[in-house]
Amino acid sequence: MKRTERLLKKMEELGLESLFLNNVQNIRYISGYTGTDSYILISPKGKWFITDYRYTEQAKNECVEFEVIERNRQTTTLGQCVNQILKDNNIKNIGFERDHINYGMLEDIKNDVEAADFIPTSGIIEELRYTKDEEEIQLIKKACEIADKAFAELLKVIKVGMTEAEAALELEYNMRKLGAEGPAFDTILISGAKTSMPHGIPSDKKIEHGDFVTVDFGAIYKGYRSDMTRTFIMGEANDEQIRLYNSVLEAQVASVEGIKAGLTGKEADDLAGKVLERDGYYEHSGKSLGHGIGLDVHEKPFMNPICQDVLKEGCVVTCEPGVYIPGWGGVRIEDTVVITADGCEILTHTPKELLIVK
Ligand SMILES: [Mn+2]
Repeated sequence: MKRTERLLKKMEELGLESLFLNNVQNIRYISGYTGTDSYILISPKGKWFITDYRYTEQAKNECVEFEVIERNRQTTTLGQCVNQILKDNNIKNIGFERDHINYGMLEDIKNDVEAADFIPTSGIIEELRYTKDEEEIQLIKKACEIADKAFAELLKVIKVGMTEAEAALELEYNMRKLGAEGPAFDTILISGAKTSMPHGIPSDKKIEHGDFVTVDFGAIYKGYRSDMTRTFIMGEANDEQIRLYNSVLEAQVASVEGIKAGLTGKEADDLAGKVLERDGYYEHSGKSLGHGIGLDVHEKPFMNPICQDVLKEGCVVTCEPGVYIPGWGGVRIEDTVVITADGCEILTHTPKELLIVK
C-alpha cells in the first residue's frame, strides 16, 4: 500500500478529516520531497503540497501524488493558504504535529483559520516509519558502507599530533568523496580523557600516544543515515584500557547476538547491561543500548532500561553500549543493524577487536 494510503487509513481511524505536516522528515517520507520550507495538508478530499517559488519546480517533479500550491510569502500567510483549502473542501477539523510545530506557527495558523477544530496528534507518521521497507534498508546499507570505507581511509592517515578537529574533517571529507550527502550528525571524534564525554566535540586538542580515540559518525545517503562508533588506542594500551574495552566489546557482541524481533527495548538493553553490570561498569554506562535510525538519526524504537517499544522485523536500530568514567575516559562500540525474525543483520562491518594504531 502507498504511504499516503496508509496515512489516510490511520487518519480515518483517528477521526481526522485533515492533517497538517510541517516536520521535514515526515514530509519527505509521505511525499518524496527532498527540500525544506514546505508543508503538507492531506485529507481524503485532496493532497496539497504548500511551497513557494524557490521549490515549486522541484516539488512538481518529486511529489507526484500531490497538488502543488505555490504560495506568495509576501502576500499570503501560511494560515490564509490553509484556510482557503479547508473552506474550499468543507473540511471541519485539522490535525497538527504537536511534537514538531512551534507555538508561533500554530498560533498564526489558528488566527487565520475560520471554521475548523485543531487536533493535536503525535507520532502518526513516525509509526509508519517504525519499520523500514526493502528500499529504505538498501539506502541505509549504502550509508553504512560509505561510513565503513571512510573510516578505513581515516585509519591510514590518523597519527599522534593530529588534532581531533583535523581527523574529524578528514573523515567527513572521505564520506563526501564516497558519495555521502553529508555527515549523518555532527561527527564525534574525541581523544584521551575527553572520551568520557559521550557527545564530546572535536577540538584543537592533539591526539596523544596512549589515548583512547572514540569516533562516532555516520553518512547520509539519499536522506537515510548510518551510525557507527569505534574506539581505538593510539600507540600503546594500558591494562585498565584493555579491561574496559573488552568488557564493552563483550556487551556489544552480546547485544547484536541476542537482539531480535519481539524483544522490548528494556529486554534488548539488558543484553548488554548485564555484561557491564557483571564487570562493575554499569554505574558508569550510558544505560541506553541504542535507538532507531532512518531519515532521522534518533527515532523509534528506543532501547533502555524503561523502554517498552517492541522491536519488529524491519526496524533499523543501533547497538551502542558505552562506559564513561569522568576525568579518565570511555569506550563506546556501535553498529547499525536491521532486526530480523530471529536475530539481526549487522550493516556496519568495520572490525571491533581492540585496534592499536601505531
Ligand atoms: Mn547512535
